[in-house]
Amino acid sequence: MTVRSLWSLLLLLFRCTVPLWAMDISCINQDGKPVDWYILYKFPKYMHYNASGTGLEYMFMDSLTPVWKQSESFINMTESALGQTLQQLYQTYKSKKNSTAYVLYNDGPPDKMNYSWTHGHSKGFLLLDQSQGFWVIHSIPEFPPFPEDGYGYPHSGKYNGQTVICLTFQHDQFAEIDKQLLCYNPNIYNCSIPMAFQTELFNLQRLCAGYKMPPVPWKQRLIKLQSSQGETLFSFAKTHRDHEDIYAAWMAQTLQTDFLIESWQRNGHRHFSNCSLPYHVYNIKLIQTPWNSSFFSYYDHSKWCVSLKPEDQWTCIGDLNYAAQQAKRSGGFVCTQNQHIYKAFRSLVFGYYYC
Ligand SMILES: *[C@@H]1O[C@H](CO)[C@@H](O)[C@H](O)[C@H]1NC(C)=O
Ligand SMILES: *[C@@H]1O[C@H](CO)[C@@H](O)[C@H](O)[C@H]1NC(C)=O
Ligand SMILES: *[C@@H]1O[C@H](CO)[C@@H](O)[C@H](O)[C@H]1NC(C)=O
Ligand SMILES: *[C@@H]1O[C@H](CO)[C@@H](O)[C@H](O)[C@H]1NC(C)=O
Ligand SMILES: *[C@@H]1O[C@H](CO)[C@@H](O)[C@H](O)[C@H]1NC(C)=O
Ligand SMILES: *[C@@H]1O[C@H](CO)[C@@H](O)[C@H](O)[C@H]1NC(C)=O
Ligand SMILES: *[C@H]1O[C@@H](CO)[C@H](O)[C@@H](O)[C@@H]1NC(C)=O
Repeated sequence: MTVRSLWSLLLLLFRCTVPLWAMDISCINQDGKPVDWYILYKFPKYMHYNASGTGLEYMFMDSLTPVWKQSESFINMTESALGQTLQQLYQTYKSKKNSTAYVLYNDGPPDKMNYSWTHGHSKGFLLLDQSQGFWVIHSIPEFPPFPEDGYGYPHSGKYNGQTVICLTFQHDQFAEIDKQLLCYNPNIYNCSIPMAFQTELFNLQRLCAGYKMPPVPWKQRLIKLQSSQGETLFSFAKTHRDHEDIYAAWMAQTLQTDFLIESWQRNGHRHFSNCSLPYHVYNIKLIQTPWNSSFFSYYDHSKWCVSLKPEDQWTCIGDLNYAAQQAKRSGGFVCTQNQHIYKAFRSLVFGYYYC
């Protein structure tokens, strides 16, 4: 047997036994399967008809099963979709691989670090290598933990409802995500961006290193992204120089649709439903789950909106609340016209406030 054929044999053997960690980086669902996307909606601790929740239950949908299913695992478990997805990041951290990049950002970072008022009102993380990666956008304070601490779920994230969206992208999309995040000006609390990523993660690499950045050349930036399996997404990113409300002034008018909005409105200055512009926005009042339990938006820290009319089909999930003091904050949303996602979110709306 020649060296060459021995080598081919070895390669073949290796291919047949590719371990889990050697798979492409992607969102991982509840069953440990790689998926194009998933959405997780954690319930508030107190709900009608189900007074005694733990604040850790959630419903889940993904690109393989695009309808709400109640999860069997709690959100604080490593078996949860979030736990399994983050496992890839923790492995990268341990192996100190220089072929993988990651960024964790949150205006309310973990470990009692101070809340940031100067950075974007945005929470998320991303992980990628030279072929593929994921971007997670969520509403959970003090999450996720630092990689050295492993997976966990913060006490502060239990009480209220929270949303999480995970999107798998091929490598080429991250150069655009990098520019969107530059607009967000995220509070990065942990990151590793090896030299190999200096072109595509040009801005994030500088933010990660703590450089003072020159002014962002855009006030707002809207781009089209494509997930690894071809799902089209619109990414809205605004900087702090844009002082308009992102829902009413920008997203509704740009997508030409009336929106029903679910967002955290507790910290004063809440906006009312607004019908002064051509496309209207309405505050949701009550959410009802497919299992007939319900909760008031008052207990929901999620940030999403959905088209009022079925023919428009838009769903957006993101960072900012529909509240006056948030108009000056940077951050963004991703929007899709996926019919399953639309149906799942629209069916949750049980009552809203008219203008
Ligand atoms: C509501 O309570 C029932 C019965 O205790 C339980 O099976 C179900 O999982 C709960 N649903 C939610 C959304 O917490
Ligand atoms: C998750 O939270 C539940 C309820 O507080 C607790 O009993 C359980 O030990 C936690 N699990 C983990 C892995 O932290
Ligand atoms: C990345 O790691 C490999 C193997 O550990 C090493 O040979 C290579 O020089 C490193 N590349 C960079 C850019 O640091
Ligand atoms: C947080 O803020 C307080 C008061 O502004 C300050 O004393 C403290 O040093 C800050 N902590 C950190 C970790 O930055
Ligand atoms: C409705 O929203 C627009 C855009 O943010 C704003 O200019 C206008 O003042 C709002 N109208 C009311 C009645 O709040
Ligand atoms: C929810 O309520 C509706 C109307 O009362 C009923 O038809 C349906 O079976 C209930 N669903 C569940 C899961 O209990
Ligand atoms: C998280 O980032 C890694 C890689 O940059 C560092 O090695 C860690 O020290 C850092 N952790 C904390 C707690 O800052």
